[in-house]
Amino acid sequence: MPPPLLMGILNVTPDSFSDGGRFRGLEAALDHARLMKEEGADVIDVGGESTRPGAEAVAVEEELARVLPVVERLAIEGLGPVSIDTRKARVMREAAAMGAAMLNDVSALTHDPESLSTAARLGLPVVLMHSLGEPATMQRNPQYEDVIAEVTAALRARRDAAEAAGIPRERIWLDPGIGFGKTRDHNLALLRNLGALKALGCKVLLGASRKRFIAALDRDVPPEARLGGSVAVSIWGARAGADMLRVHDVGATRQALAVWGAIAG
Ligand code: HH2
Repeated sequence: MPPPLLMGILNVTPDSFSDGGRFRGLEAALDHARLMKEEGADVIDVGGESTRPGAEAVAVEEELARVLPVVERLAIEGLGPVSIDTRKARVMREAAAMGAAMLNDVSALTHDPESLSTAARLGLPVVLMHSLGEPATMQRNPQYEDVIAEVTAALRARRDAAEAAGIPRERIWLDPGIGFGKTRDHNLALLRNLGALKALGCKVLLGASRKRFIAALDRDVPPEARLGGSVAVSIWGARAGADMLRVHDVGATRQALAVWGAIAG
């Protein structure tokens, strides 16, 4: 089994949960992307709207102003492929025109009524992530009867909708949406059962880097002190067959995967 690809996170937002405000200036964002590429990132995921629990939605003009200059420069400087993390069809379109090569939608192409047809027309690979509700309210007491069955069924339905809209299965990535309307135990159950997602026949992306459930297992440490837990999830995800890992700490993740892979043979 080949090691998973690494998607390096580049948040150009003032309020992301772990790195909000750090990479807002264009040059700071480019420097961080360069570092992640050197460390072995296969894809750079640019996001201009925080979707952390409780985050406020961002107007489309503001989101475009944040992401387009970054996407453009990354593409020009050969720092891609670039993925655009957005829930809005217009941002998908304009980012693609600037050189984005992948779409990443935490609403699985449901937030914007135009996004399904836009994604089909653009012909790019697209990540469909599961979320229970909107970021503003999703962590208010999320409940499932059977989290594995429900997340799998929801993603199966979005995969089918994407295919019906003309997006071939080879271009569809599925993501369980760790932390998006899930308690610690929901997240752990989904990680334990990643195979159920793999069975849907699409590539699987896993994004658990620095997320809150890690702190829930270790003294409530802040996001920048969650590297150990993040790496542990990455190794677990690799073993379970994840095809790509969305991470903040590309170098440490790459190293851990290399050592684990060498031992596993
Ligand atoms: N998580 C976040 C954002 N986008 N996309 C996918 N496909 N999977 C994820 O798990 C995922 C995602 C949230 O993390 P982050 O970007 O670090 O923070 P914020 O949303 O606060 O910008």
